[in-house]
Amino acid sequence: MSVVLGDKEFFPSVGQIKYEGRDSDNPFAFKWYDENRVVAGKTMKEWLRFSGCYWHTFCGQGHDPFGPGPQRFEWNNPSDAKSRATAKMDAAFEFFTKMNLPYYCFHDVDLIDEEDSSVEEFGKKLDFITDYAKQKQDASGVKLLWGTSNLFTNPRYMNGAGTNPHFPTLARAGAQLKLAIDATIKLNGENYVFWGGREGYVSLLNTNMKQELDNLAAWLHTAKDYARKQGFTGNFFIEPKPMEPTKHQYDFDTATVAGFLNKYGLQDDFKVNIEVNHATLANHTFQHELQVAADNNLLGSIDANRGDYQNAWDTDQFPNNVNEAVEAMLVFVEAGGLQGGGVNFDAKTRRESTDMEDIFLGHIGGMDTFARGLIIADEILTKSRYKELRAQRYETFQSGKGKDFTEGKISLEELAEIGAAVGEPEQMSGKQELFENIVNQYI
Ligand code: XLS
Ligand code: NI
Ligand code: NI
Repeated sequence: MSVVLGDKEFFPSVGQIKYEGRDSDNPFAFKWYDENRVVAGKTMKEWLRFSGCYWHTFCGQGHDPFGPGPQRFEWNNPSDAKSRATAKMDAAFEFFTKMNLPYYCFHDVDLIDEEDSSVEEFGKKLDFITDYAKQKQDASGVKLLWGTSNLFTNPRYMNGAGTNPHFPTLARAGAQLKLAIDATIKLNGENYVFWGGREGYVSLLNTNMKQELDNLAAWLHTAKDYARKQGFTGNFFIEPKPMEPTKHQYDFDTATVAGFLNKYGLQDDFKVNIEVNHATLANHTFQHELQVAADNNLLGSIDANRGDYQNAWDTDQFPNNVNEAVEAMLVFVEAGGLQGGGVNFDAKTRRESTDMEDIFLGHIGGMDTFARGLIIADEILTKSRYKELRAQRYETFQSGKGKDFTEGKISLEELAEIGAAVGEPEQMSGKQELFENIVNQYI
């Protein structure tokens, strides 16, 4: 990939980031992510399909509930919306190509300021900026991993979009949804994401949950039918999150989403986009969410970040915990990777990280963490006794009556007879410490 600049270079102090290996002291080099290195039959680039996100990296300036963001972005200087949007896109593609990121993602409103546009005006703005994005994609080879619609920031969506109790508001959201799907298809987006923004409730006293969930299903069916009619063959992803902004989000976690998709006949078109920090907010591990998704044939994509052990909100920090990355990549590799998606950095530098180069450092660290996790997970799976030890715990289900049981061929009467004959079964250690030590050994 070669660096693609616009009229101006926004990050002149940083060149293209290359792999230099773990002995390099260059902070602007990958220590582990070597895109052409083959691990378990595929290159790292093919396994991980890294993606940069527009919202945290080029829009959010570090604001928090106590004050505006201190991060200063030169691409915000132009006074008209179109020039700001093209400057931001120049900066974004400079960044993607300097980072060697094969993909990017956006919300419709990240691309160009919505201001108080009508549906028609916003459609025209999106036409303008997606024409420009097309040129940038062609010039760089960077592709659109997924597009989505921001149906949660504008105050009109305070009660939700697809689950809004007021049909005219739901329809207004539908108009924006259609524009975002059109923009994604125009840019050959490989997937389309639904993160449930304000699809949830704050108080059940004023909420008809069944009506809202029936509407959510109808909303998703409508979107899918429209996109398919336009020739879109990619996946739709639901991104689970248990809370924030609403007290209770309907797409709580992967298991909840799996039940919902099956109930409403959406399971063939929709998969999940699992975000690390959303998993931890649901009191799960990232690894747990990946496993539930993999076992239900739903493992579509990943929003990479991390939470904070002491805070209970979506801090969206860059991933840096190797032990957790290894545990997650064990599931990822055994599942054969992602179905259609990639590893998107839904992560932001800290409010106090105000140098322009800091966003490079965040992504380098995150990419290296995943790369390192991938290498180590593959070694554990191929060199250690990990799989064998895990299989041993279930050995008694591999043949005889145990196998018959799994296959549903044993009645409770027969089970009781076997159980009575067994007497007091022998004690089987779970050996968790041994498994943990194996992980450590390979790190
Ligand atoms: C918010 C979500 C959001 C989605 C895209 O918590 O992670 O950023 O990824 O709408
Ligand atoms: Ni996300
Ligand atoms: Ni999030």
